[in-house]
Amino acid sequence: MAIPLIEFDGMLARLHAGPEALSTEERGSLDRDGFVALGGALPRDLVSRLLDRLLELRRPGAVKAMHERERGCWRVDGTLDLHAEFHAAWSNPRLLAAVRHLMGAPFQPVSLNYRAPQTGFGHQGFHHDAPFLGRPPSQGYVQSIVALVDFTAEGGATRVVPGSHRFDHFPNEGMPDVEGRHAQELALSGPAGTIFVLNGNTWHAGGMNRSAVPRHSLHSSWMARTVTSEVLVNQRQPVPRGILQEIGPDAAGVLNAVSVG
Ligand SMILES: O=C(O)CCC(=O)C(=O)O
Repeated sequence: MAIPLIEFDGMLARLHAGPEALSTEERGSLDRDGFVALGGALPRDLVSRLLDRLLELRRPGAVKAMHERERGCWRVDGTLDLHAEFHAAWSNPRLLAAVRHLMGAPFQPVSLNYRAPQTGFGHQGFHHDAPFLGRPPSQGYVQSIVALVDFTAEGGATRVVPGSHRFDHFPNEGMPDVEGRHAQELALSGPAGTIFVLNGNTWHAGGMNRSAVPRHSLHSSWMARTVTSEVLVNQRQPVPRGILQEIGPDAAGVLNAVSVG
């Protein structure tokens, strides 16, 4: 649904997600590096409740199936219909302000997925997330990762290449082997509750989890309202009417989901 920017910004302002929700340094980091770490975005008690709800999905007969499409990684595609508490992971004011800063236009979440690499797994090759939007740097896609445990290099924190959001080529065109190390890569580390926000063009990769515990995380991805990519549109999920009422009209307005139930 088309929405004028001024109306969209009004919803963000009522959600306390105006530009002032970020510091000058945080906005600078998004522009310069192509990512930012928003420390303390989610309180610890919420993080542990979300983790409990996700771990319940490992029980037989759980409402939603966990899968291991990626070897050694527990994954759930789509958590927005599970409980209103999950919505706090995408409607966080500082996260919304960061997505607004990158998009410069009205947007909506694509999905909120769970990814938890187990010990000895999680390594990915470098990629950027929106090849289907055309040659980089393309517009209209943002990725964010909510740390549900402390993110450390040893624990498999996401690796990023600072400044790569400005590159005019894909990782496989710029690296001899995307599975290898990049000379400039660094690990996105931060305590549980940190939200990392990445420009959709930023080269990144999951790190190998060498710690003894799973690296639990939620990924929220974002698309500009003008983007028509079927790859993204098909990932959007309906949300139960009761949850939309619980999160309130402004969050529901940003979510822009079809209601069910
Ligand atoms: O979880 C991570 O560290 C990154 C995951 C990722 O980029 C992906 O699955 O495409």
